[in-house]
Amino acid sequence: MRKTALITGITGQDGSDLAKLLLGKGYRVCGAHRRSASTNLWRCDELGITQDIELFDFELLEFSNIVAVFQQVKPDEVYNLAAQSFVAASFDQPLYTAEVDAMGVARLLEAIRLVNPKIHFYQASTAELFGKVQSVPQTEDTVFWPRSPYGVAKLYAHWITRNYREAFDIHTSSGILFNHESPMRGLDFVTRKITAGFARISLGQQDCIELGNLDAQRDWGFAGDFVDGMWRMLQQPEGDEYILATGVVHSVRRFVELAAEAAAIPLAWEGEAEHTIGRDRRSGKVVVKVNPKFYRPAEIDLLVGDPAKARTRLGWEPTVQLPALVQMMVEADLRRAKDKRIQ
Ligand code: NAP
Ligand code: F7E
Repeated sequence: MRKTALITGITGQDGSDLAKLLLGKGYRVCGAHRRSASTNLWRCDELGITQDIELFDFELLEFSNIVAVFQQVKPDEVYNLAAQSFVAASFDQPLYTAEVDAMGVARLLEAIRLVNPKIHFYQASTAELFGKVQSVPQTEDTVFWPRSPYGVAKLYAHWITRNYREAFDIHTSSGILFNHESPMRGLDFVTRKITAGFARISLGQQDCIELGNLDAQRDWGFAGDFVDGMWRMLQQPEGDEYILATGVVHSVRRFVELAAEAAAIPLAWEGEAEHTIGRDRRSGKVVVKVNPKFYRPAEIDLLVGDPAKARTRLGWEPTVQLPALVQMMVEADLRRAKDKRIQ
C-alpha cells in the first residue's frame, strides 16, 4: 500500500531534498510549512516537485495545529526537519530556539502518542550535540557537550525522542547528522555564503566575502546522501540513533580555497587571525576578509563523525567528497548569479 510521509520543514534544504526522494519511491508526500504572507517554496520549485506535494500550514509552537495536521494527513512516517537551524542566531534568540527546537519536538511526540502511536518518527539530531568534542572521531557513544543554545535545545530533543521510544514503545529514530550541504543550502551557512559569494564576485556583482573563524573544521557531506539515510532509519524494525557523516574533515579556509578554484579565481592569502585577507592574484583586489562580527561566543573547533553503525546496519554510504560538492555548489550559484536569482 502507498505510504504517506509528513515532512516538517518542507521549505528547507533537507525537507525539499527528502520530498524529492520519497516521491521517487512512490510515497504520498505531505509538506508542513509555516504560514506566512509569502511562503517561499523556491527549493521545491527548483526541484520541480511543488505540484506533487500536498502542503499544510504548520507551526511547531502550536500543539493544536500539530494535532489537527496529523489527524488530517494520517501519516505513516513523520520526518521532523523543521527547526531554527542557524547556530549563530541561537545565541541571540535562545528562548525562541528552545521553544522550536526542544519543546517543538515534545509537542510532536505528544501528538503522535495521542493520534497514532504506530507512526514512525525521525528527529533531526545534530553533530552540534558533541560541541566541545570529548573524542575524535565522534561515535554514537561519544559524550555530548553542546556549545550553543541551538545544541542544548537539540540535546533535549534528542533525549525526549529516545524517551518516547523507551517509555511508550514508539518507533522513534534520531539521525545525528554532521554538516551536509548542497546547492539548496541557506545563504547564512558558511558553505553557501562562500559559493554564492564567489559566483557573484566572478560576475562583478559583489566585491568581497566577509567571514568569521577560518580555522573551524567540519565534516561536510552531501545533503542528497543524508536524506537517504533518514529514510533508511525509518525502515528498520526498531527505532535507534545513527551518525551520518563522511569521516573526512576540512577547515573553512580549505573550503574557501576549493570554492575560489571552482570559480576560477586565483586566491592568495595574506595576514593572520582577524587580519587575514584573500586577494585575487590577477587583479590584486581583496575578495575575502575576516570580520570578527562573525565569530561565535562559543565555537566548535572540530567535528568529524564515524558513520560505521549506519554503514553496517543501514547499508548507508556517503557518495560525494568535498571537492565535488564544492564544484556542484559553485556551478549552481554561477548559473543563478547569471540570471540574478540567487536566494
Ligand atoms: P533549514 O534549511 O534551515 O530548514 C529549516 C526548516 O524549518 C524551514 O523549512 C523552516 O521554515 C522550518 N521552520 C523553522 N521554524 C519553524 C517553526 N516554528 N514551525 C514550523 N517550521 C519551522 O534546515 P536544514 O539544513 O534543511 O536542516 C534540517 C534539519 O536538520 C533542521 O532541524 C536542522 O537543525 C537539522 N540539521 C541540519 C544539519 C545540516 O548540516 N544541514 C545538520 C544536522 C542537523 P521557513 O522556510 O518558514 O523558515
Ligand atoms: O558554520 C564558521 C562557523 O553556520 C560552520 C547547521 O546546519 O551544521 C550547521 O551548523 C563553521 C562554524 O554551520 C562564518 O564559526 C566562519 O565554525 O555553516 P555554519 P554550523 O554552525 O556548523 C550543524 C551540524 C547543524 O546542526 C546546524 O543546523 O563555519 N564560520 N565564518 C562561519 N559560519 C557562518 N555561518 N558564517 C560565516 O561567515
